Amino acid sequence: MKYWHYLIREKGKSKKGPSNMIAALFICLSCLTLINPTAADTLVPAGSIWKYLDNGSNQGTAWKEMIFDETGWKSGAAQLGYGDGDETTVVSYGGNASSKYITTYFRKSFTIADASLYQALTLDLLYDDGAVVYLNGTEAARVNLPDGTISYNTLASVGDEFTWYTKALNTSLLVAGTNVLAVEMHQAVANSSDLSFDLELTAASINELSIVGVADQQVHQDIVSFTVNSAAGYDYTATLNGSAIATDVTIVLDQPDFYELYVHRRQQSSGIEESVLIHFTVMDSARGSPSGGCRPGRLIR
Ligand SMILES: [Ca+2]
Ligand SMILES: [Ca+2]
Repeated sequence: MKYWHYLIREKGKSKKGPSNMIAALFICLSCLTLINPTAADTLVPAGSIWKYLDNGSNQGTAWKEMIFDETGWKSGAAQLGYGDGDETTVVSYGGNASSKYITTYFRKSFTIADASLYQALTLDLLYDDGAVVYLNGTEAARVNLPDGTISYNTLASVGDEFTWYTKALNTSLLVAGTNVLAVEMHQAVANSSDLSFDLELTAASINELSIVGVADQQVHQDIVSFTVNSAAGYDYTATLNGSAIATDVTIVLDQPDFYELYVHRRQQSSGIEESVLIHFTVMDSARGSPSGGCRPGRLIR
């Protein structure tokens, strides 16, 4: 990596001829693959292990609450279901294929350190045929099921086992510590051929890593100024072409060059780390640029 820094810096300064410029452009393009922006936490990834109850029983309402005795429930990784051949865990529909269990229940707990970290919460759900999702005992999403009270024998409308349903959830549903997702999956008909369930829950961090003035892959003419904004409760490390720079200070660049800005931060309370790598170019508009080549009429020796 240090060698790349050296090359980038030297090519940017020298601009001696086409071969150097092509080499510099190649290096710049190579660097773009290193971009690593991240600001979202996957609280529950798809393919997670869930507790499930596949005995056709009427679980009433207690099963969806945060505190519930899961004794007798089975455990298996998503996708859970039957009938399509794409299941990681095959669940039971009972002994009669023409009169399958209408409802199958799923539960999963996950832990977050600080619910106030998040400003957005996104549910992605694979469902066949219909589902109600509860987060910490509160209904968060209902798909392919009628309004009103849902019972264990309520039939869903037509299902779609291939399209993931996405919904933004209210972050106020999250609590610090243990959270519980509870999902009831309903069949549309008693002889439905298949059942499919998987779920992903992601949350976007509040106070996203903020860099004002530059973005990745930008080319600036003559001058650029930018600021790495810091947020309370985080420890920051910021470097420009390998040298440390301060946060919350406007950095002004007028030297034509390739630049690599790296910002890393670690939240003190949770230990969650984020980093972003930004490459940009400051070009001398009077002479051309390392990325754009030379201006017409300019004599290159
Ligand atoms: Ca089905
Ligand atoms: Ca399936």
